[in-house]
Amino acid sequence: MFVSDGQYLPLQSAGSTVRPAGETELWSSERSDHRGAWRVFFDRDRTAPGPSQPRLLPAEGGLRTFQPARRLNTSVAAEPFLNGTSSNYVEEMYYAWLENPRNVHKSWDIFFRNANAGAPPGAAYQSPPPLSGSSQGLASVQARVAAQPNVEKLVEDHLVRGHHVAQLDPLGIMAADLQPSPSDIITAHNKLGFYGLAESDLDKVFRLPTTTFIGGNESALPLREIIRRLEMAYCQHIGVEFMFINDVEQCQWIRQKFETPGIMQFGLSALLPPPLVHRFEEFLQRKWSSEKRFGLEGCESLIPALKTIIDMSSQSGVESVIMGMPHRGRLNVLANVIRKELDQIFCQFDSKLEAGSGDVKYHLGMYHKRMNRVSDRYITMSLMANPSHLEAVDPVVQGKTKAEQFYCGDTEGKRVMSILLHGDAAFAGQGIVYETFHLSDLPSYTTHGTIHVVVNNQIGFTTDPRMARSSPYPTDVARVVNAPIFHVNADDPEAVIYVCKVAAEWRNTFHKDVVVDLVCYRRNGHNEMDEPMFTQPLMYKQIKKQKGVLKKFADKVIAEGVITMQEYEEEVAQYDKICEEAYNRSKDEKILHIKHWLDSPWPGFFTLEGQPKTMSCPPTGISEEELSHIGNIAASVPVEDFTIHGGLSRILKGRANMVNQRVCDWALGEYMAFGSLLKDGIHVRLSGQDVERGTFSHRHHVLHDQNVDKRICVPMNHISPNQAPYTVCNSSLSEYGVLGFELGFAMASPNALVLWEAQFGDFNNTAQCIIDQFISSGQAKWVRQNGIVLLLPHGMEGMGPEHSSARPERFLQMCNDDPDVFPKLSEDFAVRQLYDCNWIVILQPFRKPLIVFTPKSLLRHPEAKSSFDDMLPATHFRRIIPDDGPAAASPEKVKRVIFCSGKIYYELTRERKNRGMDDTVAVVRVEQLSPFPFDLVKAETDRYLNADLVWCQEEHKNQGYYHYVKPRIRTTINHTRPVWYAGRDPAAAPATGNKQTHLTELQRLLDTALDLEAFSGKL
Ligand SMILES: Cc1ncc(C[n+]2csc(CCOP(=O)(O)OP(=O)(O)O)c2C)c(N)n1
Repeated sequence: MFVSDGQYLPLQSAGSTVRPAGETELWSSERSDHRGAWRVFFDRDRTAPGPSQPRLLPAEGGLRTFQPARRLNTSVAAEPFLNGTSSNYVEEMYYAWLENPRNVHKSWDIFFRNANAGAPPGAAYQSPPPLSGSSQGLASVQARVAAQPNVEKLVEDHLVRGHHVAQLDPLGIMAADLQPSPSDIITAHNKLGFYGLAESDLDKVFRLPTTTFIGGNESALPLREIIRRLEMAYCQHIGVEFMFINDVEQCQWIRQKFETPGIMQFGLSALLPPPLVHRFEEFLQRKWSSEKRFGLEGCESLIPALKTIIDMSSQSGVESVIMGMPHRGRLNVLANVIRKELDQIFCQFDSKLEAGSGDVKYHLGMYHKRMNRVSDRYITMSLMANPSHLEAVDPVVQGKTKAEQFYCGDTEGKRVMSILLHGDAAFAGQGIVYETFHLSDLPSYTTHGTIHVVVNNQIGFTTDPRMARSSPYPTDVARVVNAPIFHVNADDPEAVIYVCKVAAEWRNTFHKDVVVDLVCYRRNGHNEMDEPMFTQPLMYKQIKKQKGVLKKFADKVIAEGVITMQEYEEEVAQYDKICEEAYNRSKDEKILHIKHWLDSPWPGFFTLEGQPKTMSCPPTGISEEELSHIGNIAASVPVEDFTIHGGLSRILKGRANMVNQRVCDWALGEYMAFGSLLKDGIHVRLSGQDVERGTFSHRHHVLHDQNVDKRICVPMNHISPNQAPYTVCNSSLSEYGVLGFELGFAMASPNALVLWEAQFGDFNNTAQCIIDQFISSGQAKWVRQNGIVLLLPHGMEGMGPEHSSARPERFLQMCNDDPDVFPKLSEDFAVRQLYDCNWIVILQPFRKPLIVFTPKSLLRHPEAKSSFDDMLPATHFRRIIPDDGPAAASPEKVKRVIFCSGKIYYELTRERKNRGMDDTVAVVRVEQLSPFPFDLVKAETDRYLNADLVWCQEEHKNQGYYHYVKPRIRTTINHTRPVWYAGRDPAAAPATGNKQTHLTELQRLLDTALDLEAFSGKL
C-alpha cells in the first residue's frame, strides 16, 4: 500500500500474500465479489491530510475507481504490523485520518504523518507507550487490530444477508428463502466463531467502518452493540436487498435509510388513523357473497402502502400517477386509493348494466383527478384496464407514462410516474416482467423510475412458491436493473409505510426502479369461491388463526391510547354507513356510463356521449410544394459539416432523382406521410428493432456522422420550424414489451401517430398477447380506442419459413365484419365501416388499430412506385386499385378477374404480359382487406360480368387472405359465381426453406391463375 518514491505497494485483501516491497504496481484492491469489481486507489495529489474522502470516479473498462494512488514513503515489508489481514483495517484508518487526524489514535496519526513526510521504510511506525506498562496490554491491542477485519466482515454480511433472517412472513411458517425457519450464518449460534471472533470480544470496542451509519456520532462501539444495531437495521420486519447495486452512492443512500440510529423505531402509529380497508371487503362479502371479487384480505396494508407512495410522490411534485395492477385487491384500490365513487363500483355487480361486450369488474380501467390532502396539490390517477393475462399491462403502463411525460415536457419523470402492482407468482413467472424492466433505462423508453409493489401472498392460485420459481425470491428479476428490493412483513403496517416512504424517496432521488415486496398471505382461496384447504391445508390452518392486520393495528392504537375504542367504533359505523348509502344509490343506476371507466379520456376528441364528432375524414392529399419540400429533406443532410457514409450518399441521390421525377418508392412515401403529419403538428413516433436505419436499409431516418462518435442527424426534424417532434427509436429486442409500450404511448393522446415495426412480420407472434388482448379487443372490452399502427414486413421471397409471413390470416380472423352480410351502402360508407370494424387512418374522427403488411423486395422493385399525382389534394387512400389496362378498357372481353393483394400483383402482371393476356385477364388489387371493401369489389365484379373470379395469393391455402376474402366476395355477388383459388397448397409451415421449391411453387400458382381452363368442370 505504501510506496517510496516511484514505488507502489499492492493493498491485499484479507488473507492474501503481501507483494514484496519495491515491486512497482498501482495500489489496487480489485474485488470481484457480488458487488462487482472495484479498484481502490489513494489520491495521488494529496500530500497532507485533508477534509475530503477519496472520491469514486468512473474508470476505463466499466470499472470505477477512487482517485489515483497517492504515494507514501514506507513499505509493508518494513512495517511489522502490516500484513494481509490488517490491511483493510489500515485502509479504514487512513480514510478516517484523511478526514480528520483526530479520528484516529495518536499512534496512527504519527504513523501517517511520518509516512507522508517521507519517513524511510520502517521508520514511520513508532511504538505507542505500553498500556498499563505491561506487554499484555500491547498484545490486547494487537489482537483487537487483528480482529478488526473480522468485525468488518460481520458488518458487511449483515448488509448482504440480513434479509435472509428478517422476520418477513406474517404466518411464520415459511422463510423468504423457503427454509423452514429463517436462519443464516449471521444469526447462527456459532456465528462469532465463523467470523474468527469469540464471546469475549462482544464487549470489546471496535472501530466502525467509515461506510456504516450505525454509529451515529460514534466512531467505535462494543461488538455486542454493533451486532444489535445491525440486527435492528436489517433483521426485523424489513429485509433490504441492495448489495448487488454497483453504484456506491446509491448503496450508501440506502444504508443511511436503515442504519441511522433510531430510524427503525417508526412511532408512526400515533400519526396514522386506523385504516378501515377491511370494512370495504367485508361489505362486498356481505352484499355479494357468491361473487368473485379477488379480495385483498391478508394484504390489507397494500392500501396504506400505495397511499404513502402517492402522498410522498405528490409532495415531491408528481401530478399524475399511472397504475397497472392485477385482479387481487383491485376493487379496494379503486375505492380506497383512487377514490372512485363507491356507487360506481357497486353497480358493476349488476350484470344488466355492463357496457358493450364489457369485461369483468376487476379488469376495467379508470381515471380520477382529485386533491391530495397530504400535499395539498391536485393529482391525477389512472388505473389502466388490463386483461386476465397477468403482467401484460406492465409495458402498456410504461408507454402511457412515457407519453404523458413527453407531452408535458417532463424529461426527468418529476411530474408523471408509474406504479406497477404484481402477484408473487406472476412477477417471477412472466417474462414480460423482465422485458419491461429492460426498458426502464433506455433513453426513448425510460419512465424515470417505476415503483413496483408485489402482493406476495406466498401462493399462486394453488401452487406453492417452491413449485413456481427457481429463484429464492419472487422479486429476483428486479436485480438485473439494479433496483433495490425492500421485502417487508405486511402484518407490520408501520414497517410497510416506512419502506414505501423510502421507495418513493428513492424514485424521487435517483429516478430508477424500486421494488416493495409485501410478504403477506391470502385469507381466502384464489377467489372467494375456492377452497384453499384442498391443497394448502397447513398453511390455511395457520391463516385461520391469524388475526387481520388492520384489526391488530386497531387494537394496538387503542391500547396505546391513540384512539379510544368508542372513537374506533364510531369510525367503523361511519364507514359502513357510507358504503350502505352508496349501495342504495347504485341500485338507482340504469346505465353504466362509458366515461366512468376510461383510463385515458381524450378531452374534446369525442362528443359528451363518447361518440365521434363527425363521420367524415378530412382530405389527406398535400400540395406539390409540400411533396417536393419533404422529398428534398429526405434526400439531404440538413446540418452543416456532417459526413455521411458514401453508400448513404448514393441512396440520398436516388431519392433526389425520384423527387425530380415526381415519384416515391415506399421509403420516400413513408417520408411524405410522416413529414406531412409532423408539419401539421401531429407527433409521430416510430419504434421497433433497428427502425432508425430500417431492417432492409431503406429508411435511414437517423444519419450518423462518419467522423464524430454519436453525432447524429434526424432530417425529419428539419421539415419546418413549427413542426411536431419526430421520434424514431431502435428498441430493445423485445416484441411483447415494446409493442405493449407503444400501445400505451398511443393511448395517452389521439393526436399522434404511433407505429411499431416488427423486424420481420412473423415476430409479431411473440407479442401475440398484446395483439389479442388489447389491440383487437380493447375497444370492445374496455370502451377504449387506440390508433396504434403495426408495420409487419411480409412476403414469400424464398427466405424460408421464418422470415416470410406476418400471418395475415390471424389478423383477419380477428376482424369483426360479417362475411355473410352485404352492408348497407351510404355516402359515408367507407368511414362508417372503419368505425364499425377494427381498422384506422390517422385523420379519422376516431381511432382504430391499423395493421400494415409492409414490403421487403418491393422496397426496391422498380415498378413499386407512386406518382406525386396520387398524393395531391383531393386524392385519398385507395381501398381497391382496379385494373387500368386493356382489360379495363374492354371489360366485356375479360374472361377472368384475378383479385390479389401485395407483391404477387407484380408477378401476376409480368406473367400475364408474357402470355399476351392483358386484355383477357383483369388484375384487381385489394389494398384494404378489412373492413372488406364490399362496395368497390362489387363495382369490379359488376364490371366484368363474363369473367370467372379468382383469388390469387402466394401464401399457402390455409394461410394468407383466401379464407377471409372468399365468403365476402361470394356475399358481394350474391353467390352467383364461384371464387376460385390460385395459390400454394395447404401447409403447416409458412414457407419452404428450399429456394428451388419456392420458385416451382410460385410458377405453379401463376400457371393456375392464368390458365383459363384451370377450373373447367370443377364445380
Ligand atoms: C398469463 C397468465 N397465465 C395464467 C393465468 C391464470 N391465473 C390467474 S391468477 C393465477 C395465480 C396468480 O398468482 P400470483 O401472481 O401470486 O397472484 P395472486 O392471485 O396470488 O394474488 C393464475 C395462474 C393468468 N391469469 N395469466
